[in-house]
Amino acid sequence: MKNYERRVPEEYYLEIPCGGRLEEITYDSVIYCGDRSPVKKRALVYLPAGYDDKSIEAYKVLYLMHGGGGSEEEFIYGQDRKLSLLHIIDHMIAAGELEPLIIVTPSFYYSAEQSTTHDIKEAGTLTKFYHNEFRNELVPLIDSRYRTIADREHRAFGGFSMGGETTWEIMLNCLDLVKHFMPLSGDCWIVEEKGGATFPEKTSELMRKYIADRGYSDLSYNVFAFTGDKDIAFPALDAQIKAMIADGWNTGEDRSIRYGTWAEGTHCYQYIYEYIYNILPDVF
Ligand code: FER
Repeated sequence: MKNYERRVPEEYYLEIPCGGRLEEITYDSVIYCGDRSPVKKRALVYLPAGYDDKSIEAYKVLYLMHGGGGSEEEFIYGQDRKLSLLHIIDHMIAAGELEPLIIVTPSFYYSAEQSTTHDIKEAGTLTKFYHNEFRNELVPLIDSRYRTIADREHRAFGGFSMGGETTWEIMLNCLDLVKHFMPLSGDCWIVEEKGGATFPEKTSELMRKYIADRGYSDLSYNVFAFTGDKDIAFPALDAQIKAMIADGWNTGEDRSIRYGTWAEGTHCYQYIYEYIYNILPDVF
């Protein structure tokens, strides 16, 4: 595999003139993991430079999900709100390292209050159900409001930590909608919490069954997983990916699993941004 070890250049953390812009959207959904009562949800949408002058007809879309205790803002500004992923993206696009794209940051939480509890069991339930909202409300809204290329080839979903778990759940339940997946420092909890570590083979087997049961067995996919070797999610993601590769998930061009680890990387956005800087140009 190509060496994904470049550091984000210092200046990429600074704002550029004429970068992209951020919009807030709200939409109606329902509490899928409960009584299906109505709920207002929000998400942030990054539109790259040039979007308004219509220099490009339609854009790819990357969805990015935050981790446990996070919010719609978290992926963009990090846990300590000191950095901005969007400055890095602006620089990458301006330098011709990344094709312009739309980025959407939603939340699996139903309210800001709910996220403050950082209850990992509750987050595990919410990430399991999130695919319903993604399919029924979020994707249709994004595709109707923005100039997107509305097909699976041009849709990617990535996430950090519990957002990584969400990413795996989107793969299992929405492979017809999304082809590209970027789970970062998070394993699939389909068997149990951190089941990638405790039951890696069973996780791989059950994932395969889900995909077969939903009629997705013939669909292509492209997974690009990344974590740090000092990350608390490393043991789980590492064991799961190795089991998936041993189980034949990585058959090449059309069914590809790429996996990388970053020396000394820990469970925080500073490293997640390094991973994104390195791998995003190759994700779609
Ligand atoms: C994991 C290890 C930790 C993981 C998630 C976490 C989804 C989340 C921790 C937290 O939110 O405190 O392997 O995978």
